[in-house]
Amino acid sequence: MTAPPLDPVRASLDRALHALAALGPEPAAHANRIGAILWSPPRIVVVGRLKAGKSTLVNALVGAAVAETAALEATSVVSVYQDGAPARVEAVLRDGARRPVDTVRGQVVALPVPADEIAYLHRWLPSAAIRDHTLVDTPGLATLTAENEARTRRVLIDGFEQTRTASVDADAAVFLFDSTPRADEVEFLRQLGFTPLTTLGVLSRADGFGEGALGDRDPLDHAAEHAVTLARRLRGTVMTVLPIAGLLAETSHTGALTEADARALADLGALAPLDLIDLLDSDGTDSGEAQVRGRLLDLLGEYGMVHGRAVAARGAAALNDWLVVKSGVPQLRRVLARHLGAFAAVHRAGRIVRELDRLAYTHPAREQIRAIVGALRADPALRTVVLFDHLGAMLDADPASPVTDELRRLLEHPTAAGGLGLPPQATADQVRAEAHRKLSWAQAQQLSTMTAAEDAALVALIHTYGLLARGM
Ligand SMILES: Nc1nc2c(ncn2[C@@H]2O[C@H](COP(=O)(O)OP(=O)(O)OP(=O)(O)O)[C@@H](O)[C@H]2O)c(=O)[nH]1
Ligand SMILES: [Mg+2]
Repeated sequence: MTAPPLDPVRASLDRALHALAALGPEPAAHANRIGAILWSPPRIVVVGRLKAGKSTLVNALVGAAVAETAALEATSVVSVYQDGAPARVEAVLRDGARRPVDTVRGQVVALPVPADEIAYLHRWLPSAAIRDHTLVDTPGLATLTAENEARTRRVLIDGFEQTRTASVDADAAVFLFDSTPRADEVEFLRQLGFTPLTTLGVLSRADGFGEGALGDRDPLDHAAEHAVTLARRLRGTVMTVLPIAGLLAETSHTGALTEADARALADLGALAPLDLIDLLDSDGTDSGEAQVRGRLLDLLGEYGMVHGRAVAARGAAALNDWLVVKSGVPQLRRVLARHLGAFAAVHRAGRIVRELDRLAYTHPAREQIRAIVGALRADPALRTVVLFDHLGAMLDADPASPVTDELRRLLEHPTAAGGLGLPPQATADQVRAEAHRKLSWAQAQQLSTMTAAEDAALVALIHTYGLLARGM
């Protein structure tokens, strides 16, 4: 395996950890522990309502049908999917102890202890798709399954406070909903401590959206339009909302489709859509043909069957390509890599700074450690990490403050012009002038801050605007 490239943020954190290790054997042990966080890939947790399609999407992203979607007890525990060989599963118990778990083709057959005693299942499989970030599948949230919710909560929120060994420190979230999310789901997400920059909304089951496969409107187009509306409405919670047809994604990304499937689907091409659905509805499982259609329905859903027949005539590869495009996963992968993954890495870097902060308060060598953290916070390479940390604090303290908006814009836009709210074609002079204007604004704000978080955030903003005003 190749080591991840040493970006400037990691390089600075690595230097700080080396400085910590140089203070003696005991600080060196802390440096090693914190270093393990630095060098493991960020963790992205998939959360959402019961049966929203979380495990199906995880399978698509991992590229193998490993996450159980049938009603097995394994669907009621948190699973962490990490790139690694050999493929294996360990149950991490609530006291941190680990037990091997039996699997068949990657799926869990039976849990070694009752689900209640398990903090999470740690699962390794060799998959390039999860090399850059580890995926965490969670049991569905629903008032009816308070137990599931308690398990997710315990591992993601409470566990953090209790034994650190039995907790999953997630850095970003994919939040799934198949219609408009409920207020309690949004609240749950807020409690997980993610910011809109580390939360991606997914409108799942897009292939069945609205009137479904037989409606006048294409459900995928309809879902795409609804996703735009939801993104606007949920702006305080998610970075954006993407429509995803997880079933089409799972089938096309796990190699489930065969030439025989494509032929069988193409053979149904002559039926009118309504007649096809009637036929599927009336199918028992006795005849061979009905079984073939049943398999196609499991793989493609009604939408895939009705609309995939023409392309199926060109073979399994063409059908697979069509499913990939319709699934929405290519777009999801782009957002994961460029935005969510990037901010997950920023979140992770922030955690390391906070770990060092904590040491700086409690450790006997606190003076030296404080100097190390101080240098780190002032390091230009960590500017994004520091601003992101302030955004998190502001979202807790005063989400409606203009300071929160300023932080978010600076973080969301990689260019100086964009970060200041100027159009991309703004000249260097215009950028400097706007930075000056914002600098004065921030200094004026300082006279009437409402919270300690705002106080601290303004100091960081003034520093950033100062650099931009000097053309840096
Ligand atoms: N048509 C269609 N069916 C889907 C889609 N995604 C998931 N399903 C089906 O919905 C059912 C539940 O999907 P899961 O992926 O197990 O949902 P989950 O959110 O993991 O469920 P829990 O873990 O039990 O909360 C399965 O039968 C899937 O095949 C989709 O995009 N389209
Ligand atoms: Mg599931």
